[in-house]
Amino acid sequence: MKAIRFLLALFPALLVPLVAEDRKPNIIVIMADDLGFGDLSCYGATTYETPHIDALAKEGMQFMSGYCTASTCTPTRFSLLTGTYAFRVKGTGIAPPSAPAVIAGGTPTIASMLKSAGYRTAVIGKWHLGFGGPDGPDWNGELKPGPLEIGFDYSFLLPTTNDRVPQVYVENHRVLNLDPADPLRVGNKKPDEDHPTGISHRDTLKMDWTHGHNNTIHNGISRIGFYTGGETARFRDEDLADKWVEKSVAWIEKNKETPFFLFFASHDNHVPRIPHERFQGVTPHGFRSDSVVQLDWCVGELTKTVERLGLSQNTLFVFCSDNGPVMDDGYADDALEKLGEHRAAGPFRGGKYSVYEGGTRTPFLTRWKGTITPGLSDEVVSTMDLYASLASLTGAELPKDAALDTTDVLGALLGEKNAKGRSELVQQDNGSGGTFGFRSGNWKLLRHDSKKARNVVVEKKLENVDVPQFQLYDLSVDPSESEDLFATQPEVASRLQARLDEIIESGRTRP
Ligand code: NG6
Ligand code: CA
Repeated sequence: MKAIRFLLALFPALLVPLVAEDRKPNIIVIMADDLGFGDLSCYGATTYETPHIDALAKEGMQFMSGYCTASTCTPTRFSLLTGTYAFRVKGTGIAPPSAPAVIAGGTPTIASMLKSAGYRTAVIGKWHLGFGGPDGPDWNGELKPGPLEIGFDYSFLLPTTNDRVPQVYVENHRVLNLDPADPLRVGNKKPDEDHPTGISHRDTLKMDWTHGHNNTIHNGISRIGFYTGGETARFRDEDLADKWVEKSVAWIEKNKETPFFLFFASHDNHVPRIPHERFQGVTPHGFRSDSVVQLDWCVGELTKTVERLGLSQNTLFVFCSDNGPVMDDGYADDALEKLGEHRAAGPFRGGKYSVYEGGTRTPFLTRWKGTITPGLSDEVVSTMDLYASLASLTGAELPKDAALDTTDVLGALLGEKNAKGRSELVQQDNGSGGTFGFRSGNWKLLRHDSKKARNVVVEKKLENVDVPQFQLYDLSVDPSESEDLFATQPEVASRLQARLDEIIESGRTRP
């Protein structure tokens, strides 16, 4: 350090490149919803194109063993933000419409870590991690604790998923455009006998439901949960993606001078899949893939904005998904009927809700022009590892007693030669307990204490099937988990069983 200062005193011109190099990169993490390994043209989809996401892949690192940590939304998002396996923490399963904050105020997160490193931080899009104290959100008052209490400077959100009530935006602590004279009343019971629902008014729906999702109707679609009021605050499903882009572009422009961290949490292609009219019908597979193309458009708008502001060389993009794909997730949108030859989970078995690879092995891309040399990687990386990896990138400290399972895989994320990813990774489903996937090297152990596996592809349909408590696969030769080696490889099996137990019982994997 002293020598550098001495040199600078002698040659002040040296200061310029040094400072420029010293500037921490902006970070944009784009998380897709329910996007499978095979849903992008850069990962093998052939019946439609995703050119903007493909460009990220072409100009950056494309991971073939990139994972989210759970096969549903809330636990993956919990782990991404906190750096801790969700199965360790109660209450991290799929959050209902009026869930309290899943991450308590003051908990160290990737956002608070980056904030401490000098970043401006924002989350825009789907939240699904609850608001408020134990009684849940006060929809007409202050929605806190929420993202602002765990390190985000700004938030503009869909509170849960769009199949759950209410259809309103939450900006920072408030429902946007809420008229106090018309308060929002949200609950899990019919507010009165005459309240129209997906059951009583089924013939009026613009998209029918197939299971659940038959409570309050908004925009011709019935949802999970009931609400009345808040008319001026309600959005149209068709406009969500445009809104995320509009708010993100504005926020990036406002914060372009400081390093910024944007968590762009798309709702595509979660149900109800209602893409904007201009994307309806652009693929042969109905609204499911139309929504993927809409997501691709969003990614293009973000990369173009960064380019226009001259920030491409100084911005790290990470693209990932929160869980694998699903066809019929409660609405009759023809996803299965129009699937054709498209394979949303690529070569993998299972999908959303499952601990087979299709549930968690998902698209994963990093791009940082001028720093990352484009390439393909087989290293195992996970969304939970962004915490430690970005700490390592920005020089921030990791908290001692939090972020318990995140691993620094920065070298692998940046495509550095010989850099290693994870040696092992636990995968979970929604976290009701007793269901785990465990990848160790190229071995994969599955544990289903209930002896039931949810959502496994059987002749294209997702079904629940009976399975033995343990299965073992060799992913290096059998990526689709079709030949169970549990009985023939007893030593490997018991080694992995013991290690999985140890990981669960030890309470943490980060040293
Ligand atoms: C399930 C919903 C499903 C979806 C999922 C959450 C029913 C019958 N099913 O309970 O439609 O909302 O939760 O998806 O209600 S996730 O991607 O946010 O985890
Ligand atoms: Ca999801």
